[in-house]
Amino acid sequence: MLRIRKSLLLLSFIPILYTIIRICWIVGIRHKISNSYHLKSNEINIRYDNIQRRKFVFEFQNKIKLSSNSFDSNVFRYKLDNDFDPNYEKINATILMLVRNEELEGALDSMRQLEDRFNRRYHYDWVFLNDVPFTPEFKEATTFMASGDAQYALIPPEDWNCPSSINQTQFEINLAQMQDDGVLYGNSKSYRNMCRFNSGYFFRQKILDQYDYYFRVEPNVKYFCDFPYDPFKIMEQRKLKYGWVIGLYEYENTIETLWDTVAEYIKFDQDKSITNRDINMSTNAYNFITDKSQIGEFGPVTGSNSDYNLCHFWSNFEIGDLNFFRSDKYIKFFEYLDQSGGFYYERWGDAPVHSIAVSLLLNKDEIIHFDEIGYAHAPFNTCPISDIGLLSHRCRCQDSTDNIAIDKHSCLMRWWKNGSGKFFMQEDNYIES
Ligand SMILES: Nc1nc2c(ncn2[C@@H]2O[C@H](COP(=O)(O)OP(=O)(O)OP(=O)(O)O)[C@@H](O)[C@H]2O)c(=O)[nH]1
Ligand SMILES: [Mg+2]
Repeated sequence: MLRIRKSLLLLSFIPILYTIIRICWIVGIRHKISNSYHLKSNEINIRYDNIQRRKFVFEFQNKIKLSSNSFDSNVFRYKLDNDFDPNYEKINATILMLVRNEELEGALDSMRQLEDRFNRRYHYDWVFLNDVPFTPEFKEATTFMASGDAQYALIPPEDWNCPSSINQTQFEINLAQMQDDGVLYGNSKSYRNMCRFNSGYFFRQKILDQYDYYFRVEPNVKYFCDFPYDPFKIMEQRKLKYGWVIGLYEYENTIETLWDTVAEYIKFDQDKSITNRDINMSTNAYNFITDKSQIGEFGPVTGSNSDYNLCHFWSNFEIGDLNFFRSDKYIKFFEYLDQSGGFYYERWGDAPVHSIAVSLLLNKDEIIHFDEIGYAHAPFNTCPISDIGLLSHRCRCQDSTDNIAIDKHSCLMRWWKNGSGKFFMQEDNYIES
């Protein structure tokens, strides 16, 4: 009897249990629903906010300040005119590619994109350089791809090959050692020729004498966005001497004594009387290449054994003033580095050499970070950060989350801090509308 009572009691709990489970289930679903509403409304909020911002930018241009490191407050207002204008006053400039015959396909890929995204509106010339003669196939295909003139030049062997001052026995020992150490291109002689040529000889090629500016292009790179302006024009109007898009840390094992040599040069220069110095420490970007402090979340990703923080502008994209590179002060700097043999005994890249040179020899305001140009050279990409930038420049970025610009590998934040700065749109008025 007692057992039956117990069972009845237990049975009477079943509806209560059922009700409890049901309540939990409903609350759970509600929670899920409300969570998803929350997410959705958040998303809508963000979108609405962006739409509002856009509205403001386009309709009430002078009432809002967008955070940007843009140098040109009109950039997002441009209505791109995609047609070639024969009356446009072009700058005396050329697009420049050092390239091998066997890289034709990659060269055409880069050309096609740069033409579509930029040059078809301007028809700037293309200059191709090579250490061996270009094949007729290479010339034919690239000539047809270029909207401007295409010109081809053979680099004289003395501007390309390893100089006689390099001790070949020592060179071979170092090549083998660097290969054993797993240094990227550690065993390559031609890579060293290329880096030294790009550091000290490209601007001396006769074919470039006729131009004031160059825009360096490599095979297999990508341009993700329409160029919102003619970068050559920006360079000339603002008297800029060097422009870049990606800045990152160099592998120290390729430049072990580079900074020691640079430091000697700085001392040599600063020992002269003020009027004879080439390096002006109060206006240059020395701090950009030496500051190792934490910036926001990030410190330098790689430790360095010298005062150099290893930051360099990635020279596979660069727009430069040829007259700066042709100047005595750049050539003296290059020759000083070159006589030490580091391009061969080590594997100094043209990127750190250009970067250190412009950071020392130029006024920091003569260097520009082009932040509206989407670009990729494996393994890094960069794209405009703002939604409006991506939309208005019709960007097709590889992966919007994979953007080195404000990643830990990037030196851009260091540039904002120590270079020509990060500022707000509308604080500048460089181009008249
Ligand atoms: N003519 C010629 N061009 C070269 C030679 N080596 C490299 N180049 C070009 O010099 C530029 C830089 O060479 P890359 O091999 O791209 O060097 P990198 O960008 O450091 O390395 P990657 O990661 O391989 O792209 C490219 O435009 C190459 O086409 C060479 O031996 N002869
Ligand atoms: Mg490359």
